[in-house]
Amino acid sequence: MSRPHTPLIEPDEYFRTHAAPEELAVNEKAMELFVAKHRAAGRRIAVVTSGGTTVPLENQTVRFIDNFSAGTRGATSAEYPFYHTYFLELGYAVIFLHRQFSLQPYSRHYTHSKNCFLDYMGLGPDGQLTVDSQYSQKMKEVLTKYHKAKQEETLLMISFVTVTDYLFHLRSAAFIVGSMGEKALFYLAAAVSDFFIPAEKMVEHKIQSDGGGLTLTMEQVPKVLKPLVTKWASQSFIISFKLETDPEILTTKARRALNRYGHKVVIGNLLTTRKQIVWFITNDTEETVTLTNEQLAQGVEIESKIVPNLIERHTAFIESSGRLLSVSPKQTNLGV
Ligand code: PAZ
Repeated sequence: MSRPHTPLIEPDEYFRTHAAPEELAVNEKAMELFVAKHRAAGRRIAVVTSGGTTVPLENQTVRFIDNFSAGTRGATSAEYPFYHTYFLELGYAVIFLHRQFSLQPYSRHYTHSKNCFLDYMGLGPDGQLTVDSQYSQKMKEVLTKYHKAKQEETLLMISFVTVTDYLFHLRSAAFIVGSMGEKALFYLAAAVSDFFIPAEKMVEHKIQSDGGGLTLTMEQVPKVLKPLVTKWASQSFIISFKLETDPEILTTKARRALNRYGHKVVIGNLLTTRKQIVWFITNDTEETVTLTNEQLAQGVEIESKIVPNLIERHTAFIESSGRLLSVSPKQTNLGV
């Protein structure tokens, strides 16, 4: 593998030179209405990103590069703010910015699963649809939570496919939800491609196979975490994830991201153990969250520990922002 040196495209230039996805305006409107409704209800808003992005090789795309992410982390996490009474009282509404056809909150229990949901059902003697009794309790619980989220309209689903779709939607979500200030939380669990082919360098038509092998030159995807943290949603609580395969570099890379972008928390995880262990890295702390083998076997999900931990941190962040604002400008040098 050769690594040609290509200059890093700045986010502003990227957005200037790439066409916004067609559905962006409609999705922006939906996000604006969602934020207005939940702001009025006094809720906090979490933007949860989930799943992988594709990198097209042709403008009229036949082939693309993808990654492993199924969206388990994001879909599972998006459910947890509704799981526990005290979170409901805290009241989060969630914008679930996810890869099309990846796992989704609630339905994830019955899709992409080794046990197809059709195996949970049967037909009674009178031809009526039945649910196998061993699955019905769990199905009822999931259905109740799903109905509640639908009824209260606390879950907005927005999908993306390509890395360009993702970047435009993230920027819009940041502008719109960032207007909630410290009451907004960004949970960036999507596995976003690091490399892409810029629009003007992409061929229009299907790459032909009669010309021999294929060598691709890809450029680095712009690092949008910087403007997200410093400009688009600078008052909000931002958490990014860092995935590695080499345990030797994980926490160093996570800490580097924190220093480089200046947000609140980086959650580090390794490809092979991501469902059992994660590392919370902040400016001055490092905490490991683990599940035992028994917990894993019982079906405990690590997100049930990640989300409450983050909500506590978010609450402390909101409280400390309130304290900061109630101190006079002279004392804080904020000049406001
Ligand atoms: O989607 P999934 O549950 O299979 O995987 C989750 C994850 C590993 C993509 C996520 O935890 C993560 O680390 N996202 C950020 C990846 C990165 O950009 O480093």
